[in-house]
Amino acid sequence: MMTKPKVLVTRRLPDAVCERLRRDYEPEFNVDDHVFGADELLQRAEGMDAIMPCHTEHFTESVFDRLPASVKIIANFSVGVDHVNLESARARGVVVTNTPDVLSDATAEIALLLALGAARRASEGERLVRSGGWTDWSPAFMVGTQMTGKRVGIVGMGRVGRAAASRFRGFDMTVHYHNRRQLDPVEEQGAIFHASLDDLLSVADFLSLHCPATPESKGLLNAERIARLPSGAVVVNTARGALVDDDALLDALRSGHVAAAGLDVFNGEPGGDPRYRELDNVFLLPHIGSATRETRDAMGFRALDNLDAYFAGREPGDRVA
Ligand code: 8YV
Repeated sequence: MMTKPKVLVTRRLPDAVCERLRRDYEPEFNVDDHVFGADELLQRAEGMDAIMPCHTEHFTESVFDRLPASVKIIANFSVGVDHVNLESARARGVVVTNTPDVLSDATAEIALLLALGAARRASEGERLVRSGGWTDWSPAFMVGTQMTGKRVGIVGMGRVGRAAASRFRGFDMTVHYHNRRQLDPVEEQGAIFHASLDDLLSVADFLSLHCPATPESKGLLNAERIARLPSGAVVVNTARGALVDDDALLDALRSGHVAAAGLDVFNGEPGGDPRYRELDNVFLLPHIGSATRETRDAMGFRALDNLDAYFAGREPGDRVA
């Protein structure tokens, strides 16, 4: 019998995914689901043919320098690959894959939740009721920003951006977008293309970030760009914290130039910048964009499809390096 490839699975994955792993591979699981630091990751990677990590494991240049030669593929359980130094992977001939498509709907749902939650002051209201502090009502009470009929600016009209756009349309919003390339009319579905990000910002009553974190996009939403947003705009981030300059967003939230922000991703996860916790006009979630049963299973299966292809001598469908 042929030996099965050894796979290091860095975090706890859904049962159905683990079953398939046990059937087709020799998996090594992280029983108590803690985050592997670089040293533990490298030590556990010894003798492994593949690693199936989440965005919580960082494959920096120095990790690649010490990565055991047995590891031939990193099949991520994530669409984002900013935790993996792709140049180092290419230089060492390590194949890297991700899990696109399968999490777009779940993440788009969270973008809408954040937009509504931030605009309609959901966190603040929930805290008030829960704390017993809801003792009065008036027409001037908890007044928020209406989504219906507004303009939403999507930064990054990829799979998640398009899934979010179709849901924002359900609120009769006009969709504007900035993307590296203009989409074809079918993909656009009437969305209005802005070749320049600055132009998009000036019309975005709601701004929703959907582009990957790269060295170029780091701090994309800085003070200068935030100043271009219409006064009272709502900012939503389900992509990566690195896209936002926190000092700038916090200033704008304090001044009210940005009326509210809905954030699922942060610089410095887990935890995020503690200064957000002091503000009422934010709706904060702990990086749960893709956290549905359906999507977690689908992400695992997609990562396994990539491993299956690689070990069958085929090109993995979602190869990014
Ligand atoms: C995941 C994500 O929960 O896929 C991504 O890039 O940020 C989330 O969907 C996480 O990355 C799992 O590794």
